[in-house]
Amino acid sequence: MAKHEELPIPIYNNLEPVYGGGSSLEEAQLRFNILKSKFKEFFGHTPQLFARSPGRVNLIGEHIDYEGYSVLPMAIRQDTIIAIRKNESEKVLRIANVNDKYSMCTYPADPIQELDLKNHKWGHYFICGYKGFHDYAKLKGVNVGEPVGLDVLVDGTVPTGSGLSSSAAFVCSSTIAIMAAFDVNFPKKEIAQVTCDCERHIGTQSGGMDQAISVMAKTGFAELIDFNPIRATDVQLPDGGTFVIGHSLAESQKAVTAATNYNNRVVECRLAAIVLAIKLGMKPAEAISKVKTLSDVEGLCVSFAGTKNSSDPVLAVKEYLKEEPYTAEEIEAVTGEKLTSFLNINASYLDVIKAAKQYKLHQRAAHVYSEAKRVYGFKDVVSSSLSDEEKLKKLGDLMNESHYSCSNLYECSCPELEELTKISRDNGAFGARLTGAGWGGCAVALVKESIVPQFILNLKEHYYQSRIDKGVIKKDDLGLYVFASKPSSGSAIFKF
Ligand code: NG1
Ligand code: MG
Repeated sequence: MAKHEELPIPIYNNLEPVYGGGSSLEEAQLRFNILKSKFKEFFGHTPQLFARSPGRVNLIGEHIDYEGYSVLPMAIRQDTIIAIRKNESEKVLRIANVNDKYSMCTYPADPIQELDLKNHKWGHYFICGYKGFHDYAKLKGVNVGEPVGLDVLVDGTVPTGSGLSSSAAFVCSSTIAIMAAFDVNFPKKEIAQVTCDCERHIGTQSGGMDQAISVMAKTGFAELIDFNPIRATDVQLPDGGTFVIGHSLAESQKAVTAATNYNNRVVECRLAAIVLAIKLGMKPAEAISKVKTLSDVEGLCVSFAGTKNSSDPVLAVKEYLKEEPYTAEEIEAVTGEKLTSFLNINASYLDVIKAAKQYKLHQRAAHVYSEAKRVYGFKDVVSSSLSDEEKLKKLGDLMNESHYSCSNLYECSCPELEELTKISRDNGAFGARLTGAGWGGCAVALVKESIVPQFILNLKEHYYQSRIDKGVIKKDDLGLYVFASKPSSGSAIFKF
């Protein structure tokens, strides 16, 4: 049998395989009916098909996907559904949203258009998928004919700027809807790669975790995601524990703050990797041209083991990268080349250098290497012979350690996330951590299943009530901001 990731996106003619039984199936049916009738209102005809992709919560492995290390997320039920129809009579992409906060965006049906990043529009995420699909079809030698118009209606339930990957849910569902509209389907692992590459058109130099889990998730399982090549391994979580996701209500606008937050860390990791490689004996010119990520250097630590260096990358960081932040000049003294010259490969890197005053190479590398170990620790605990209760405790400890590392070494937390994770621990969570890029967005807590309702009530009392009083959110909307989640299914196409 072909491996899960080698299979194409499943096509269904009813909702049951994805939304399974009970009220959620009825709710989903209602949602699709509304989508259909709104599509007709907007465009005067019915959709050809629908594509769905979920958001995700990352359980452990933060800010290491772009360094080549495995991560461990699960898909959540919140998702994006795209209704689509080819419109041969017009060469325009018309992208509407069921939420009237987002007004209709139009773009020419031109797959090589460049996105105007200074003028961020919500429809840009669809265009990422549009460009990605055309590039990939070309690469695979699939003839999709002359560009035609597309009528598109979007319905997203993943809260935006929350670290739950509304962006990947949108980009993946868009790419898959476009593919299906052109009657093309590819293996899941290829789609995971295409969607990862094409979301970078937005400007964040992200890794591939969000797209991989959105496309490859399976109901009931978290997934260990490996990169180069992309692969997903099912992880069955212990019984008796539930993940509770809570929004800190601080919105993280990654597309806007990229140069000082997300992309800044990507650059710091790259510089840490190059400097470390040189200290481990690689020639500067070779390090600059060959070393892309911290995982590239891990092999060096091993091959130098037993001679002058250590095989543990965390120890290598301690030995070779100083704790005080580096200035650009200090790094250039090691590399023998200007940052502006060897980071010239990417416009977003140059934006980072312009904004950065110093580079915390030691801290960032220490986070990445230790976090990578915690991911395997998590996986090992899950598959160990410990009792479920003992497993849950150990997983909680790993989540707490991950949070402290994100907070202290990677500095991607914020006061609200500190408060929310502390309240979670104080109210009985086995562990709690920020999830996703951070600087706002959500926290995830591992909680004993039997206390989940009380735990959520406690969060409401100690975290959300004061914010309701201040009018930050409405009381009736609380369910959107704090909820328990089971692992949901990955991308699917619906035709009915
Ligand atoms: P969020 O901010 O949750 O979408 C981002 C990256 C991931 C990963 C995490 C941090 C994008 C699309 N995704 O996730 O690849 O690096 O941060 O672990 O930017
Ligand atoms: Mg995102």
